[in-house]
Amino acid sequence: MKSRRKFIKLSAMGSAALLAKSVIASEKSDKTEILVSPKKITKPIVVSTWKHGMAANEAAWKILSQRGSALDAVEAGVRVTESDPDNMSVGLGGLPDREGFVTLDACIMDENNKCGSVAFLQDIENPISVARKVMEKTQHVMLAGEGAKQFAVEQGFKTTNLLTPKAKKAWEEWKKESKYQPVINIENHDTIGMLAIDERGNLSGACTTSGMAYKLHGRVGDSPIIGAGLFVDNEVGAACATGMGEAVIRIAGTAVIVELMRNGRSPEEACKEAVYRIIAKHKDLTNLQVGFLALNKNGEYGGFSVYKGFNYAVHTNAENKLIDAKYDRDRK
Ligand code: SD4
Repeated sequence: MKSRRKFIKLSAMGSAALLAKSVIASEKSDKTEILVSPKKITKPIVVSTWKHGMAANEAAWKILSQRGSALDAVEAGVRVTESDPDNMSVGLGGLPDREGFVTLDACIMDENNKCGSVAFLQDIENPISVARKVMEKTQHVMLAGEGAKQFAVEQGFKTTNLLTPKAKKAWEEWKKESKYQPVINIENHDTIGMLAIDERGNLSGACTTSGMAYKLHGRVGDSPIIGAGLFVDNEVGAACATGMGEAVIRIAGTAVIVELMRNGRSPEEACKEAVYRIIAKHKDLTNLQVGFLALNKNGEYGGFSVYKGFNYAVHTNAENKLIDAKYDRDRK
């Protein structure tokens, strides 16, 4: 019997405006398969935060260009940044907390809303791959601390000292003054968030960081929190965040952005609205940098930040390029 086809029912008119042109759903048993017209969508595509996203995108592109999955692509992409000892806020070489411990947060999410996450993980170079194992091998979404490390070791991950001599030196310098207030600016918060659409039109995302430099021991930011540092909805789009995680968590940043896109906002408009929500909810915006990056189901992308300085890398069939995000002009 032929499967019954119908236009997907969207919760709001705006969503219909965004998607009706290109998205048709076919009901097969209880599953909804999204079919996207190849003419209307830019794919494959991968976008990621900051300049280090350029190299990460290249690794992701190797997979996407060979018809690999968005999930494999985002994992492989951000692993490049995690393993780069010169990057001082993701994985190996990340700046430690104020006690000198490098503690990592990461999460990953696929086109079926499956997700996995690790928080406050130590001594493991590629937390994103541990997050993927949490997603695939457990009933859970998030593992933290010692338990996350124990799970990683059980899964065959090697332990390694992530505090490089360069990061240790920077921490020792910082200790001389030990300013309790962590300074948030583009030098010390370079989380990588990555979003991709593969050849089949499926979306996935990944986010990984060593978090705010010199944070309190035990602090966990937005990056491993689904709906804060990362959110993916294969019917609509995906978003990731960088910057002061506390502010992102307070507004459920990426979940909000995906809902705004569902209601018809472009990726840039959705990121902008989330940034203005952060601005409205925080009296003191000193050093409060947040950057959002979003990608919709059609392969359109956009970013926005509180202050000038946030940029993101975009790899399409045409090129891999770095784009300066728009920002709140009142704050430059
Ligand atoms: C955090 N959002 O731990 C992360 C830090 C970050 O770019 O994004 N740095 O709050």
